[in-house]
Amino acid sequence: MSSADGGRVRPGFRHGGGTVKGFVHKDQFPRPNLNDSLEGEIQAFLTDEDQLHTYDDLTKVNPVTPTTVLKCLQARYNARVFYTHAGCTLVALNPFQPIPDLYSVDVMKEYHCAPQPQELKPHIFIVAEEAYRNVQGQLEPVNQSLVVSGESGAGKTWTSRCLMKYYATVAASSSVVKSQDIVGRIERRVLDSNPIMEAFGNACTLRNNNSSRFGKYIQLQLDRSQLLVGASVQTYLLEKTRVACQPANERNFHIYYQMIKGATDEQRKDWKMPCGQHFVWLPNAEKTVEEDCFHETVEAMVHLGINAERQREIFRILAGILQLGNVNFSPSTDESQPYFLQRAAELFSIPTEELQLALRVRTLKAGKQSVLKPCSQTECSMRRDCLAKVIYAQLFEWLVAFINNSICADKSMWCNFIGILDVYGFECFQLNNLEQLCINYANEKLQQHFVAHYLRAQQEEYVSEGLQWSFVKYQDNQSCLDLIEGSTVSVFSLLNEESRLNRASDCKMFRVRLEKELCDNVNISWDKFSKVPHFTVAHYAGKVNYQIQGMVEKNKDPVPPELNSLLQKSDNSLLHQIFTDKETDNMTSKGLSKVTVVSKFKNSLESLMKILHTTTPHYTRCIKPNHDCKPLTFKKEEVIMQLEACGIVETIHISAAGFPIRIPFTSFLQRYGLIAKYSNFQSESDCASKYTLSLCPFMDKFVLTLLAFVSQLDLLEDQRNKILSQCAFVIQCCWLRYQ
Ligand code: AD9
Ligand code: MG
Repeated sequence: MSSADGGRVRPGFRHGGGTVKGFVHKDQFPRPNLNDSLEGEIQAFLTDEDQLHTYDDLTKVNPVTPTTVLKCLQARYNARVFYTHAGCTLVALNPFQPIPDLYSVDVMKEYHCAPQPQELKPHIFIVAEEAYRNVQGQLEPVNQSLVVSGESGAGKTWTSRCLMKYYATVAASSSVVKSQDIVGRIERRVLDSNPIMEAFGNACTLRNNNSSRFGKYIQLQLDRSQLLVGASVQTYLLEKTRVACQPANERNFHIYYQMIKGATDEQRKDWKMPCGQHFVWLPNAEKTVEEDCFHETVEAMVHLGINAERQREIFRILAGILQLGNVNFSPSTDESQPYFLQRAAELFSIPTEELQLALRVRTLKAGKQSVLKPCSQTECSMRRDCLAKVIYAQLFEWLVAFINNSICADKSMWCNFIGILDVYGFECFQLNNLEQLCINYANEKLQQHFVAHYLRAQQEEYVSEGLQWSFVKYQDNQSCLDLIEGSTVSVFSLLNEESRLNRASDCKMFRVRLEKELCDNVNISWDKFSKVPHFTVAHYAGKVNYQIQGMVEKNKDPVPPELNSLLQKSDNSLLHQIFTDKETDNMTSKGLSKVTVVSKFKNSLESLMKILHTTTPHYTRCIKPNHDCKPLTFKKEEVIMQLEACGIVETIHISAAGFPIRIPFTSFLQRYGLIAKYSNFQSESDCASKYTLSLCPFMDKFVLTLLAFVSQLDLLEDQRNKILSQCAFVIQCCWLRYQ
């Protein structure tokens, strides 16, 4: 334990997630006295500055203010300590450089085997182990969710990978089935899903060299013996526009650069990707990032069972998309066109003329008759981009389905799961699009889950337990969520309506209606004089400007029907399969999906929230210490904004003033049962009830709920120590007499 803890032994403590039953809570640390002069307190606090890095839990900081919390985290960061408890959450600071031995198998084992992992240094493995032990349940098994949040580049994906490696190690069945080939082992396959999904779904952005462009919830399936027997992955809205349009100074998905850099001569020939060939959709190819590792992706594909023939089909499809990017529809470049178009058609295994026709000519339906109408240059480019996006998105979906097939255990084999949530982090560029609106909306949803589950529910629980409680105010982002997704008038409802009406001036109308129908909403504003029409949303993590141009079209996400039917004719069996399987019922005759992008996304997030609500959540807040991703650099102004945005100070107040530490009933009895024996209590439960506010019947056992007063546990500790020292005295006397 840290020195700030006074060296006290903590009996079976757990940092709880709010409403887990079966634990008692305890606060044994100095609580901020918010009534006193803040200045004076900070002064008092600052005198302890040398010791700041030893505060393992921010609830111990006194007083808890944004400044003191920041100083403590900074001191710890400077001392190369990257994890700190903040009551029910864990704060993870990104070191932006590998820290030797911090995540080794030995360290995993240390946390896994510790009788009380909470007594070890704060680490992501404490959260992992707590969830792992909770799954067994004190009273009944409970599914767990590890919710990792933070802005782009804060370390969510890294953390998720660490968590997966932890479970693949401590819950591995390998000790039982030693002879089994490592490649075939389920834990290996579960881990191998990461490099594949990251290669196809991550990209180098201005914020992060390995930015996730999709959301992911992976459920690790455990059997009755707590062994990892399988997993399933649910993904959320891939940012597919990136394949055909990369923001300035950003890159396409990693897989393309991996192919360019890692292919053999033979593969290059097969994929029609000669050395030195320029690809429009492959900007910043000279920039090398750690993730440019083709070999690792291919190896993972092999482990998961994607055979050589399938791989060839995948890479030829990807290469075909790159060729499409070089097709130019301007009349002056007509010469080069057949060349790239022909290569694309060959790689997609479709006739060149048919591809050309599908891109250049639109089929209009007039009653039972079809009329062919040549497309304008802009329309042709849009059809080309659309083709690339739909192929890439379908391929990604197919991969996820394949991975699930390969790693998902039969329902009869597993009984519980631990879910790990890693979504794209909050993003704010100078101007933002529908993609950012969706990303930031997902982050709002997660923040709301935390607000509802912890900040609100925890305080309501205290009140319902009859505790005197002065409500800690917190920033509730519900009003921002209502603005975005509300069912009456909201950004999404207006966007959907404009998308359905499908009128020529949809963007203009969308803008007019936003300004008119949401003018009273404090979470949205406009700069009427701006050259680029946009609206500004006040998110929990800051204000973001969203460009209106193109938003309705992106939401409609139309796929010309000619393109769909063309791809169904492909001789590439994978391409043929993914477009034949693709649901076409949802399409209107104009190629418009009846389900818009935002409504689909909203539905999928709602299903996710439903799952999260059935599990016990554990929150990890990843913090990005500097926006330049520089190793071991702590920028106070940047960190404080993130701390404020996620409500860390309120969390600490509620946890510190509340009961962030819970003791399982059995541990309680183990430790204090002797008091009942040596005192005047009739039973252990009697002893417990004297010291607690309430005992409530749950199943056939008694469950301690809240400790009435903080001092009660100290009393118990004192009594226990007294008894132990009396026993020691008796033993010593006996020993002396014996001698
Ligand atoms: V985004 O929302 O997907 O754009 P993430 O996922 O939050 O973002 P990521 O996990 O990709 O960020 O972390 C960014 C980079 O920080 C990684 O590529 C690592 O280089 C670095 N990182 C993050 N956490 C650690 C760590 N614990 N130790 C060392 C780290 N490096
Ligand atoms: Mg990520």
